[in-house]
Amino acid sequence: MPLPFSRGFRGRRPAPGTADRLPPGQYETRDFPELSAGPTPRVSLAAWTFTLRGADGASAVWTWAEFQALPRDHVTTDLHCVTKWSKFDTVWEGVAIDTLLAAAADRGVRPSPFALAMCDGGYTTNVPLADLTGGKAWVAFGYDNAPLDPEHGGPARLLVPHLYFWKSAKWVRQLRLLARDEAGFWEVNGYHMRGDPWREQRYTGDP
Ligand SMILES: Nc1nc2c(c(=O)[nH]1)N[C@H]1C(S)=C(S)[C@@H](COP(=O)(O)O)O[C@H]1N2
Ligand SMILES: [Mo]
Repeated sequence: MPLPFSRGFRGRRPAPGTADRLPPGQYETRDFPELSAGPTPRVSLAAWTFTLRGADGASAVWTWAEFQALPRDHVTTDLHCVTKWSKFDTVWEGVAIDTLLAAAADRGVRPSPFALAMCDGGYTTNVPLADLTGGKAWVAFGYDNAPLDPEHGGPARLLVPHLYFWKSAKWVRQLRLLARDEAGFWEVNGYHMRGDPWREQRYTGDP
C-alpha cells in the first residue's frame, strides 16, 4: 500500500465537531491525496464502455453516451483511506449501482452475492454486493462539480465511501458479479475482504 501524502502541518487531532466522523486510527486531511499502484491509464470516451456482468456471463454494456443518459445522483460523503487519511464532505456525481442493476435486469443480469471491479491498468477489488446496493455505491464521473480528473480515476471510478477507499476502484470498466468472493489486487496482498473503516477491517484476519 503506498504511503499517504500528508502535506503541511495538519496534526492528527480531529477538528472540533468532527471526531465522531473519524473512524478509529484515522486523521483528517484537507488535501486529496493521489494513490495509484501504477501509471494513470488513458482511455478515450469514444472507446470507453462500462460492463455489468452476471455470474452466468449475461452482460449489460453501456457506451459513454448511454451511461451519461442514465439517472444520476449527487453525493456528498466522507472518504477513509486505509493509509489513515480521511477527507470530509467530498462532492461527487455518478450513477448508483442500484440504477445499473435495475437497467441490467432487462438484459438478463441477475444479482449475485459478490462483485469484483475490474479496471483499465489491471487493478481489481472485491466488494460484497450488499455493500454496493441500497444507495451506498456509485460509478462516479464527477468530482467537485467538474469531470473527474484522470489521476483520481477519470473518466469514471467506483465510489464505495462507507468502505476503505481502496475499494473505490479508479478507471473502473467492469463490475463482475460472482457467486463466491474472489480477492482483488490488495486483498490478495493481505488486505481485508470487506474493509469497513468503523470496524477497522484493514488486514486479512482483522475481525
Ligand atoms: N485502479 C485503481 N484504483 C484504485 C487504486 C489503484 O491503485 N488503482 N488505489 C486505491 C487506493 S489504495 C486508494 S486509497 C484510492 C485512492 O484514490 P485517489 O487517488 O483518488 O485518492 O484509490 C483506490 N483505487
Ligand atoms: Mo488506499
